[in-house]
Amino acid sequence: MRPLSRRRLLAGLGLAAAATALSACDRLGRSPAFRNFLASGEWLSYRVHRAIGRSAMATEYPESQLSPVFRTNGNTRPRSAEYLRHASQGFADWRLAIDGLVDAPQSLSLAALRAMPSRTQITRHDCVEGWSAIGKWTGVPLGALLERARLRPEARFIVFHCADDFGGTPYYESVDLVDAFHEQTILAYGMNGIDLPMGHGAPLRLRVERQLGYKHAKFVMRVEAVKSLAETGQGGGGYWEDRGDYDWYAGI
Ligand SMILES: Nc1nc2c(c(=O)[nH]1)N[C@H]1C(S)=C(S)[C@@H](COP(=O)(O)O)O[C@H]1N2
Ligand SMILES: [Mo]
Repeated sequence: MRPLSRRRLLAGLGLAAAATALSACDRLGRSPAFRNFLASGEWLSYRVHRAIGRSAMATEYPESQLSPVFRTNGNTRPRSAEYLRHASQGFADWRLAIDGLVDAPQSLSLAALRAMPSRTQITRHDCVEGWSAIGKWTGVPLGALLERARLRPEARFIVFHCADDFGGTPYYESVDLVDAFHEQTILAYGMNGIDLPMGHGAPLRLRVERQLGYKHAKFVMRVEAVKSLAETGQGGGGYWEDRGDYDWYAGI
């Protein structure tokens, strides 16, 4: 079954659970702006996931299950001169910015990221276009980075700004704090035991394992903490959300 149809089925089956969950208190859910922002079906699957365990772990696989070929998708080589200069220098002078609603903005080299506690996970990537692949990812838990930057209490979403663009518009994505602090949400600098290849998002890409492929921002340059998604792009929370009919919450 394709991920989206499986998710819609889950949303259907989850009606009873959702009804119970809807009575539960939740600050995000009480915000009319946020409710309007989500289409009703998407809202339902979001609530069902919260009710039946959004913090549950995505399946992790043994090495023997690694896909022999993990295809690339979307942009595979950002064309910005600055990015290409960094790439040609092995990203030695490249820095990840963490800013927005944080008390201690960060500017971190790849070496600094590699020096932080890391997590390695073998997971399945599901693209909305209908293909999947199992890969091994190594990186820094996003939660640890947000703690280091001292996320402010008013922050609600984390936005990822990327080095690549489509027709001049840089790719961007966002997650809420449940996913940002999920144990398997990492900014990965390694894939299948080697440095993250350019096609897969070098030097750093998001892995947000409970969601579909387009949420996994590649070529991440900047992590921004925001109160609302209204100021980002067209307000939909991501490049494809703003252009197509892709859901902001792409839980699987
Ligand atoms: N910056 C950026 N991130 C991106 C994309 C992109 O085009 N640009 N494509 C998305 C889509 S649709 C998928 S399926 C995955 C593909 O990741 P891969 O190239 O490692 O297979 O990256 C996602 N993240
Ligand atoms: Mo995708």
